[in-house]
Amino acid sequence: GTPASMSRFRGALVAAVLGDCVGGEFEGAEEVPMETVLQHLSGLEDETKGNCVLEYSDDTAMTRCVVQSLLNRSGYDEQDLARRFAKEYSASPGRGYGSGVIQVLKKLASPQLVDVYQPARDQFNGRGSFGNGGAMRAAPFALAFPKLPDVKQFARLGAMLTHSCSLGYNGAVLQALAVHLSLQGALSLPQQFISRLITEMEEVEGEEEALRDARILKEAEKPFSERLHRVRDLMDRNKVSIEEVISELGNGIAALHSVPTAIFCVLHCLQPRDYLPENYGGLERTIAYSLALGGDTDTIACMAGAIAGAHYGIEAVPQRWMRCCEGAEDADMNAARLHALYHQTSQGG
Ligand code: F2R
Ligand code: MG
Ligand code: MG
Repeated sequence: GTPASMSRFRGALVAAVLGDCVGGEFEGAEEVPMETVLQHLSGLEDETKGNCVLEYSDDTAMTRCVVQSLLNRSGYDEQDLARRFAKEYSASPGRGYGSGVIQVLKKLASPQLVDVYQPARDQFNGRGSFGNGGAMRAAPFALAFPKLPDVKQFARLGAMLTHSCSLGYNGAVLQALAVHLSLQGALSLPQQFISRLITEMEEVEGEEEALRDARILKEAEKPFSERLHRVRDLMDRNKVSIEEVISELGNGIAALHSVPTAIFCVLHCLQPRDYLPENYGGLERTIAYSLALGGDTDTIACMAGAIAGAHYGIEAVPQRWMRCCEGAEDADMNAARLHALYHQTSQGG
């Protein structure tokens, strides 16, 4: 498809919902045999099952808030977004939120709150959260802003409402950058795609707070850049086992252990794989492979889904899968509205 086409916008937002909904089944599982994943996915194809409904979790609930806020305010408005997060949590607290972020969402509901970023700064004894909750909802920033510096700035600020540790908000910056590049068609040249991400993240992680947080947490000097180098090494290899992917990149709830992993899933599934059905296209392969890693499956599949959906477009999304996933139709409609906002902004409107 052409860069930034409507199909890519729809693919990105819908496939993120699919990843969350189908991935929820295995979240937290240590081992998920591919056979079990394929059985779960073939259940979505079963016409006799009638109205199968896979509910979305916090990943989609918060993404919907970001989308609604960007659309209603025609851009980033921290007060509006904070209010939406708080309202959504209070209306539907059972969506499987992280145990720490719940405290932030309760504080954001207070009408006395002056600085909406303060509750996030208070988390984990003032260190802030490094969870992947900022990254899992970052895709809409890439779908609203055509310019790369805006994508970086607003993905970061949008994440900082709940995640003040740089290892949390820089995961959101990386995820938004990956969707932004994929939307431009950059995945047609996978080596250049990963090199570009490394260059961008080297700059992002050169900031003082990032260097300090990495030192405190005893991570590599530039942790996301270092993981992206590992992604590049793994994608250059002919064969790589699931165990190696987990040990090199992780499959956990920290942004550092899940955003580079999601990017790897997309890159690895650009080609057919002998352990995945021949009739699967690239988007189905990406989601199936993300689930087979186990761990934080809903979130890794949601993030990989957004990047892959921006590459393959809506035509690659299986209709039957979409029919089973709560919120997929809504995401499709909102994607069209974001497409209009993006092109309005790119014309200086
Ligand atoms: N929370 C889950 N899944 C597990 C429970 C599901 C639910 N109870 C159920 O059974 O249905 N999934 C969702 O959470 C992840 C996103 O989490 P988020 O928004 O980043 O939350 P939080 O609380 O900020 O961070 C998550 C955990 O990471 C650890 N952590 C973070 N920062 C830390 C720090 N500075 N020091 C120490 N630990 C830190 C804590 O354990 C946090 O609770 C997604 O997977 C989403 O799907
Ligand atoms: Mg979730
Ligand atoms: Mg999760």
